[in-house]
Amino acid sequence: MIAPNGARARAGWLALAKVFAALALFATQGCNRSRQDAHSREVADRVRTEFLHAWNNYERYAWGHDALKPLSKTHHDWYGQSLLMTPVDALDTLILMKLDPEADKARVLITSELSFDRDIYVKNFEITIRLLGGLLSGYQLTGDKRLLGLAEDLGNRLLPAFNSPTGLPYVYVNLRTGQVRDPLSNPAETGTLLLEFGTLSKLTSEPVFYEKAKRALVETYKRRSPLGLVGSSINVETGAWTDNDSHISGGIDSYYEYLWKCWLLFGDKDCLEMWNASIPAINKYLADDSGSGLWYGHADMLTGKRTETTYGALDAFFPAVLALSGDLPRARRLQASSFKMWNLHGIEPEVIDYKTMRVIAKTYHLRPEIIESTYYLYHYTKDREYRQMGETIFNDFVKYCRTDAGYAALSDIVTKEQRDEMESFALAETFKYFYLLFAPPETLEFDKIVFNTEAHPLRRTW
Ligand code: DMJ
Repeated sequence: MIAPNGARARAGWLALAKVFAALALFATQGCNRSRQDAHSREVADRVRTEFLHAWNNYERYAWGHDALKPLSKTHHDWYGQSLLMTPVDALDTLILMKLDPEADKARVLITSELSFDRDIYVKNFEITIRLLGGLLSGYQLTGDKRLLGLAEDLGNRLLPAFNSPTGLPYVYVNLRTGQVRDPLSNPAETGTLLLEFGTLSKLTSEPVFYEKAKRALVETYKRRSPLGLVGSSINVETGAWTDNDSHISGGIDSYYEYLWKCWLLFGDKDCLEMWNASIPAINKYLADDSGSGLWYGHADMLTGKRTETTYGALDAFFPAVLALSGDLPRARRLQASSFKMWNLHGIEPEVIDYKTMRVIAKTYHLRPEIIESTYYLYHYTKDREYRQMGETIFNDFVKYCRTDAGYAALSDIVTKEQRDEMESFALAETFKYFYLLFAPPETLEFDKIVFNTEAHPLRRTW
C-alpha cells in the first residue's frame, strides 16, 4: 500500500530524529571517553611524579646501596655489601616511564659497579626474581649487552643451588664459592625460577639454565598430594614435605603463577599440563565461597580439610593469574574480596581472617599484588570500575605511605604508623602496575610480554 504524503513525511522525520539521537549519544560517549582518558593520563602523571619522589630519595640517601631506609634517611644492604637491588629492580620502571636521564644513570651505575664475585650467601629465589629478572628485562628493553653479560654471570653463580639429590634448589648459595646451605625450602622458592633461567637460556643459547629450573619446577609438582595440592615446606635433600599446609599465599603463590606463565612465555606443554592438573584442586579445596564473597584459604594437602580461613596482601596476586588464564568470573569476584580487605582500614593488612574480617597481621609492606590484579582486570575487561578502584588504592597509598624521603611501609595499618622500609619491589612492581593501569596501552604491549613475579616484562624474542 502507498502511504499518504503526511504519513510518509512523519516517518521521514522520525528516522532523521533517530539518526540525530544516535549521533548525539555517540558524541556524548566519545566526549565521556576522552574525558576519562584525559583523567587517566593525569593519574598516570601523578604516579610518575610519586615514583620519582621515591627514586630521587633513593638517589639522595642510598645511592649505590640495596635499599633506602626512608625514615632514618639511610640505607640498607641485604648481605652487608650492595648488589644494587633497587637500581636493578627499578631500571625497567624508569625506562617504561620514560625517565631517560634517571634510567641512563642507573644503567651506568649497574654496568660499572655491579659485581657478583662476592663471598656471600644469597637467597636464590629473591636474587633470581629481582636481579636476574631485572637484568634480563633491562637488556631486552635497552639492547645493552653488558646487562645480559651480568645476567649470565649471575646465572652461572646461582647454578650450584640446584646441586641437591632431588634437583630442588637449596635456599642459599655462595656467589663466589658455590657452597650451598639451608635445605628447608618451599614451592615458591623451588618453583619460581623458570621464567628467568629459561629466558637466560634462550638469550645465551645455553640450555643448562632452562633444564635446571624446569627440573626444580617438575620435582615440586611431582610431590603434590593425591588431591593435587602442594605443602608449604619441603626438604630439598629428601624431597619430603615438612609442612602439609596448602594455600596460595606467600611461600607457594608464584609456583602456581609460573606454571601458567611458563606455558605462555615458552609454549612448554609440560607447564600447561601441570597447571591444568593443579588449578582444579586449588578451586576445589582452597577456594572458599563464603557468605562474604569468594576467598582462598588454607587446607591440609592430604585431607583437603580447611585449616585456616586467612587471606592477605600476598594472596591478592591471584585474580591476575585467574584473569590471565581465562577465568574472569572468579578473577572479578576475588578482586572484589581483595578490595574489601583493602577498605577495612583504608589500606590492606598483611593477613586477615575472612570469616570474621579481623586483622591478623597489621603490617603493610608497600606490596604490589592488589594493584597488579587491578591492572590485569582492567586490561581484560576495560571496565572503568577497575581504574576507579586503582585510583582509590593509589590515593590511600600516597596518603599513608608517603614520607619526606620516599615511601615507607606501615608497621600498623590501623594506626598508620610507618616503618623504616622501602623494599625494591615498591619501585619494580607497585609503582609500575599503578602506572600501567592508567597509562595509554601502547606504553607496554601487554600481549607481547609476560611479567615475571617481580613485574619484569620478558619478551619472547627467540
Ligand atoms: C615480590 O618480591 C614478588 O612479587 C614475590 O612474588 C612476592 N613478594 C614480593 C611482593 O610482595
